[in-house]
Amino acid sequence: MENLVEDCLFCKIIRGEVPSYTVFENDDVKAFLDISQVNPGHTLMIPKKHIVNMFDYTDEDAKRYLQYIPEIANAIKKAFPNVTGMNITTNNGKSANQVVMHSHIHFIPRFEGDGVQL
Ligand code: DGP
Repeated sequence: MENLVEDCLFCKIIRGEVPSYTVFENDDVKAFLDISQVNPGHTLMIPKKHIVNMFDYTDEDAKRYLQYIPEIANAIKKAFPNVTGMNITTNNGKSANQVVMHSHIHFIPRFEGDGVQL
């Protein structure tokens, strides 16, 4: 854990000060269920370093933190056998609907005919 920020919600989740349902965790990242489930299994992955969004990623950050995307996507898919697709997205900046200013990637499982409009 590097550079965590006192009043950042997701830094608090990393420190265990705000409860979350963990899906995946290692020294680099934590993945947990989104409080507003767009679909069952909707997960957020965050780096264990306070980075506001991808505009601030160094090349090293990108290699270090983004390498886990396929593993997490497949873990969610395995947990929900009916998953037929997945939206993997990130909102960068207020105008792109970023609300929590600690970088996070959304994993939104998709099910045949779920009717979700993103
Ligand atoms: P974004 O708009 O990309 O910044 O999405 C922020 C997401 O964070 C949103 O989908 C809801 C989620 N979220 C906000 N507060 C909490 C929380 O306290 N716990 C969890 N698990 N998720 C949260």
